[in-house]
Amino acid sequence: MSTKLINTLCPFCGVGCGINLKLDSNDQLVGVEPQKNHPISQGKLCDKGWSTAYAITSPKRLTQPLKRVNKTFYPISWQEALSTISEELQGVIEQWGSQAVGLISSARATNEDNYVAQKFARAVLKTNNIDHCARICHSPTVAGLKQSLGSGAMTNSAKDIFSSDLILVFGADPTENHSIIGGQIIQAHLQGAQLIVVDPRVTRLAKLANQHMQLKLGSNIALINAMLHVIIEESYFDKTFIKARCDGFEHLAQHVKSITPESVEKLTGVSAQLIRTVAKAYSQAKHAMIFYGMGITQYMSGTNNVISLANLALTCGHIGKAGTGVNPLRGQNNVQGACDMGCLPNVYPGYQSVDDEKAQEKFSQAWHTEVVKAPGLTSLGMSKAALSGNFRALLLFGEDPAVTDPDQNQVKSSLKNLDLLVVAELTLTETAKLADIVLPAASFAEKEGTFTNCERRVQKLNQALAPIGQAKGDWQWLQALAKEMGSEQLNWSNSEEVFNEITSLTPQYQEMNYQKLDDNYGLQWPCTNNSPNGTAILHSTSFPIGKAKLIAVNHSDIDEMPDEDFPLQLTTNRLHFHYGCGSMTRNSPLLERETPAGILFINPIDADNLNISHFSAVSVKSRRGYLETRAILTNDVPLGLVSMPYHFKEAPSNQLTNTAQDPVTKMPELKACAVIVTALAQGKIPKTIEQLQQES
Ligand SMILES: Nc1nc2c(c(=O)[nH]1)N[C@H]1C(S)=C(S)[C@@H](COP(=O)(O)OP(=O)(O)OC[C@H]3O[C@@H](n4cnc5c(=O)[nH]c(N)nc54)[C@H](O)[C@@H]3O)O[C@H]1N2
Ligand SMILES: Nc1nc2c(c(=O)[nH]1)N[C@H]1C(S)=C(S)[C@@H](COP(=O)(O)OP(=O)(O)OC[C@H]3O[C@@H](n4cnc5c(=O)[nH]c(N)nc54)[C@H](O)[C@@H]3O)O[C@H]1N2
Ligand code: SF4
Ligand SMILES: [Mo]
Repeated sequence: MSTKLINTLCPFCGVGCGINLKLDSNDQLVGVEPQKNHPISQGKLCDKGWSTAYAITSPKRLTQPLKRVNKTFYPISWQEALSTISEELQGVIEQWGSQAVGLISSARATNEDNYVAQKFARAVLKTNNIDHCARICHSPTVAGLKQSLGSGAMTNSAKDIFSSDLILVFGADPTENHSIIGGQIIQAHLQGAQLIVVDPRVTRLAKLANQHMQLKLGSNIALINAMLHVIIEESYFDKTFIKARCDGFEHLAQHVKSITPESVEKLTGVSAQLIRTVAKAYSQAKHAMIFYGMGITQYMSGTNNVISLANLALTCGHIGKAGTGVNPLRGQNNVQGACDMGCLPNVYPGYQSVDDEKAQEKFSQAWHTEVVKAPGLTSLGMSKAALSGNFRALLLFGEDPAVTDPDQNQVKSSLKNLDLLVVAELTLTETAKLADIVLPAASFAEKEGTFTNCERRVQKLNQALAPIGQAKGDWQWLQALAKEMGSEQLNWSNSEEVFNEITSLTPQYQEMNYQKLDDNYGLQWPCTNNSPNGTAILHSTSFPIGKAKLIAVNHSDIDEMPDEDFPLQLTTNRLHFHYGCGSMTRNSPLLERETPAGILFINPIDADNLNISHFSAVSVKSRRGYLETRAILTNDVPLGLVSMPYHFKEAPSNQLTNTAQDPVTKMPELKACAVIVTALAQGKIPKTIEQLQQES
C-alpha cells in the first residue's frame, strides 16, 4: 500500500515538534511519525505527539453547526448559524454597545486564525475585548519580562540546552509538559551540565538533579531575593555586564541587603546553606540557563515572580549568550503566536499598544476603519462582566473555560448568563455544551497556516486532510461571519494572504514568508531587515528598552492559606499523558489507559492520618466547590500539600481553585488554595461532578 507523508507540526505543546501525517492511497490518515531532521525534535516525539491521529479521526468530532434549544442540540446549516449569530450580535451591539461583546481566541489554532480573530474584534465588532488562555498561563511573563528586558519571550533557543553548564528549572515540570525539551535537559545533565530544580513537588527532574530546592508554595521571591543577597554580598555578580547593560543595581542591592538566607528559611522551607550553595553555583557557572513555568506565573505575585527571575539572570550576566538566558516554557503549541498576533486586550499584533496614538493610526489606516482606543476586557474580566450583565455576547474558539478556568461554578454561571455564546470546537466540550450555537472547526491536520513555538520559531503547518464533514477553519468561519454582518473587512482567498498581511503589520515577522518558512524549518523572530534569517538569541548586544531594568520586588503571601476548616494546601499540575481539558488526548485509548479519570496526589503520612488508602475514593472541598476522586499516595508531594491535574472533566480541579488575581495581569492563583480532604466509604466509587450536580 502506498503512503504519502505530509510534513506538519504536533498540535499540543509549545515545543513545536515536527510530525509527518501518513496518508494511504485513498488519502485516509493511517498514522503519525516523527520528522527525522526537525531542528528541535530530531526524530523524536512524546506519547501525545504519537497519539495525535486519535484526536483528528475521533467519532466525537463535530461535523455540522448545531443550535441548542434548552438542553438539546439540533443540526442547522452554516447559513442559518451565521445569520443567527449575526442578528444576535448586532442586536446586542445596538442595545448595549460594542463593549458588551467580545471574542476569545485559541492558542491551539494558527497565527492566521488568531490574527483574523483580533481583526474581527477590532475592525468588525469595534471592541478590544479579545483575549485567550495566555491570560491564565504566561501573561505575567509578557508583562514582567517586558518591564525587565523589553520583550516577553524565551531569550534563547532549545538547542542552547547543550551549550549550558548549569540548567536551573524553576517551577516547571518539563519531562511531563515539554517532554522533548525535558529529555534534552536530562541528556545535557548526563553530559555534565549541573541541574538544579526549584519545585515544591519532587518532579522527575528533581529526582535526577544535583540540587532540589523544595520550597513552599508561593515563596519564590523570598528565595530569589535571598540568592541575590548572597550573590551581591559575596561579590559573585557580573560587574561589567551590570555597568554596561543594566539600570537599578544600587537600589536592588540595597533592597536585598537585609534578606539573608537565614531570614527566609522558615518562609521558604529551604535551608540557608542550600540557598548559599545554589546562589554560588548559578552565579559562578560560565553559562547558566533558567527555564521556568507555571510555578512562577500562576500566582497573585506572578508578574513580580517573573521580574525576580530576570533580576537573578541579569545580576549574574547570564543573558544574551549561547547557553544562558531567561526562558519561559510557553505552554500551548501556538500561545507565543496568539500573543504575537495581538489576541490580548491591550496590544495590536507585535505588542503595539492599543492606547498608543501612532499604533492606533497605523491600524486604522491598514484596516480602513476607526479603531477603538480604550483597552478591552481580559477573559476573566469578560466572565465577571457577564455575571453582572454588562457583557452579553461571546464568540469563543478552541478553549474550554468550563474545565480550565478557575472556580468552575462561577465560570458556568457567567457563561449561562450570556445572551449569546458561540463556540467553535473539534468536539462537544463542556463549554460547547453551554453554547447557543456550536460551530464545527477544522483541526490542525485540515488546515494550512503557521504556529510559533516557545523559542519564537514560526513554523509552517501543512494541510493533510480535507476538513471533516462541514467543518471550517477558524479564520474562514470568521470571514464568513464578517460578510454576513455586511463587513468587507476580512477579504483573503488563502492563508498565505493572511500571513502576508501579518508580516506587513507585525515588525517581528517582517521578513518572513511561507516559502522561507518551508525552506528553513521555520524562522525565529525577530526576523527583520537587520536579521532576515531570524534570531536565535535575544538581547546579545542591547535590549529593546536600551538598558535592562533591575526592579526590586517583595515577597507577598498567597491569598488563601490553610486553616482549621480547610487544613491542606492544594496545587494543580499536569500529567504527561493528558493535555489541557483532555478533549483531544482522552480520545486515545493508549493515553486513556494510563491513569484513572481524576486523581489526587497525597503524602502517605497525611493519607494515614485521614484513613485514606492508595486508590481509594476521597472527597475534596474548597470554599468554592466539591468533588470526588481517587487518592494516589506518594512522597512526591510533601506533608500538608495535595496536588491534582486539571485534565479530567469528571473530577475537575477547577471546581476548587481560587480566582484571586495578580493586580497587573489578572492572572488567577491557580497554583494554591486551601482544601479539606475526606475519605469516602470503603469500596465507594467516586461520583463525577455531573452526577454530584444532578443530585443536588
Ligand atoms: N502533558 C501536558 N503537557 C503540557 C500541557 C498539558 O496540559 N499536558 N499543557 C501545556 C501548557 S498550556 C503549559 S502552560 C505548560 C505548563 O508547563 P509547566 O509550567 O511545567 O506546568 P505545571 O505542571 O502546571 O507547573 C509546573 C510546576 O510548578 C510547580 N510549582 C507550584 N508552585 C510553585 C512555586 O511556588 N514555586 C515553584 N518554583 N514551583 C511551583 C509545580 O509543582 C509543578 O511541578 O505545559 C504545556 N504542556
Ligand atoms: N487548575 C488549573 N487550571 C489551569 C491550569 C493549571 O495549571 N491549573 N493551566 C492553565 C493554562 S496554562 C492554560 S494554557 C489553560 C488551557 O486551557 P484551554 O485553552 O481551555 O485548554 P485546551 O485543552 O488546550 O483547550 C483547547 C480546545 O481547543 C480545541 N482545539 C484544538 N485545535 C483547535 C482548532 O484548530 N480550532 C478550534 N476551534 N478548536 C481547537 C480542543 O479541542 C480543545 O477543546 O488552562 C489553564 N487552567
Ligand atoms: S513535546 Fe510537545 S510538541 Fe513535542 S510531541 Fe510532545 S506534545 Fe508534541
Ligand atoms: Mo498554558
